[in-house]
Amino acid sequence: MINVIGLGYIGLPTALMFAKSGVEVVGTDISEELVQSLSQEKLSFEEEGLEKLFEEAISNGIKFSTEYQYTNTYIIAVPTPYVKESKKLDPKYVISAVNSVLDVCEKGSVIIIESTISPGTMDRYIRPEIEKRGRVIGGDIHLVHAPERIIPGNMVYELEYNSRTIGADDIQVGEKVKSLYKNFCEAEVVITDIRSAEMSKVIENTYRDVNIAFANELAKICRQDNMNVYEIIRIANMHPRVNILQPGPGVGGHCISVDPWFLVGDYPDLTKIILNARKINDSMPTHVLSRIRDIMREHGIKDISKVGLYGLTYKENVDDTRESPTLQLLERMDEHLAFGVKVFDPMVKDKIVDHQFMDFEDFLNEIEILVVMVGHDHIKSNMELVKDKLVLDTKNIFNYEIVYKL
Ligand code: SAJ
Repeated sequence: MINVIGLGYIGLPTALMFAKSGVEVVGTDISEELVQSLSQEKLSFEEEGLEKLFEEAISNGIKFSTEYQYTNTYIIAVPTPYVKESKKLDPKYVISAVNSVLDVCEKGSVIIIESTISPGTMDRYIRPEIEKRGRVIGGDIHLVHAPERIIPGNMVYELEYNSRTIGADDIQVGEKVKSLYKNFCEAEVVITDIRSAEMSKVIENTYRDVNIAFANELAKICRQDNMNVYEIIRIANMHPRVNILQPGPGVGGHCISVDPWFLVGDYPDLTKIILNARKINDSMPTHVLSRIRDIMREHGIKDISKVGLYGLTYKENVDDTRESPTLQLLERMDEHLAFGVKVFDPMVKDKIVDHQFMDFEDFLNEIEILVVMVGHDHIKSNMELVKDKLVLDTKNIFNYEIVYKL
C-alpha cells in the first residue's frame, strides 16, 4: 500500500492515478473537511478528465484519511510556499509531513518527495530532520525526490505520458520507485541523484520563464515600431531549431514565476539572464497598464471605471489565481490611484477583488474598454458579445486587425 500525503493539485491526481492502475492507495490530508468531501465522492477542484479518474479510483477502493498510514512507501505532495520577501522556499510543510511519516512508518520505508523544492533542500532541511531522530538514511529510511511535471489543464494526460525524473542516491531504491511509477507512466522514467533531480526541476521552469521573457521583450520592441509580434514569432518558429513562446500580460502561477528566484537567491552573481527575465515578465502588467492608457487617450476616455479586466486566474481554463498577472495589475493600478476598474472571470466563483462581477453581461454593460488578460474558452465562444467594445487583447485570441494588442 502507498500513502499519498497532501491531496491538492498534485497529490490528488497522483493518488487517483495510482489507484486506477491497481495500486492500493490511502490519501492523507490534514484538512478534515477535504478528507470528508473526498470520502463522500466530491472533488475539490476542476480539471480535465479528473472526474472520470476519480470514479475509477473509487471503484478500485482508494481511501482518504487524516491519519498517516503504517506502510513502507510514502509520496509527499504538500505545498512548498514561497516567501516573497526573502524569495526563498519555505519547507515547513514538507518537514512536518516527513516527521509525521517518521512517527508511523515501517523500517526500510521509502519517502518520495514530489513537491517542488529548491536545489539543496534535501541536504539542508530534510536529511538533518531524519538524522535528528536517530534514523539512518539509506538504512532504515530511503529518500527520493520525484518532482512532478504536470501542467494544470492537462494533468491527467500528462501524468500518464510525461517522462519523469527519479532522484535517488541508491540505484536500487531508484529502480524500485521507477517500477512503482511505471504502474501508470507510459513515458521514460530517468533515474538520477537527488541533487540533479532538484536542479533539473527548477531549471525546467526557469527555461520557460526565460523563453517567455524573450517573447515579452520582442512584444515591446514590436510595439515601439508597430510590428505584429505574433506574426514575427510564428515565422521565426518555422525555423526547425527555433521555438519562441508567446508574449502575454505577465507570468503567473505558483511555479514558473517562483522557481527562478531559488536560483537567483542561491547564485546571485551567476544569474544575470534569469534575473532579467524575471524582471521583464514582472514588468508586463505595467506594460498592459500603459497600453490601457494609450487606448483611453486615443478615445478620450478619462474614467478608469470604464475599463474591464477579463480574467483573474493565472492562465486559461483553470480556477487558480495565484500570482496572476491580473492581480499584479490591480495592485499597480491601486498605486496609480486608478481605483474602480471592473473585473470578471467565469472560472472564479468567489468574489476576491473589488468591483468583481459575477455575470458577464452585467460586466459588459458597465465598460467601454475590455482588456482580455486570460484566454479562457469562455471568451473565445463569446466574441460576438464584445463586438461594440474597444478590446485590448493581451493573449492574441482575436483577429489582429480588429483589436488592440500588447
Ligand atoms: N505563459 C506565457 N506565454 C506562454 C506560455 C505561458 O505568458 O507562451 C504564461 C501563462 O499565461 C501563465 C504562466 O506563463 O501565466 C505559466 O503558465 P504555464 O502554462 O507555462 O505553466 P504552469 O505554471 O501552469 O506549469 C508549469 C509547467 N512547467 C513547464 O512547462 C516547464 C508544468 O509542467 C509544471 O509541472 C508546473 O509549472 C510546476 O508545478 O512546476
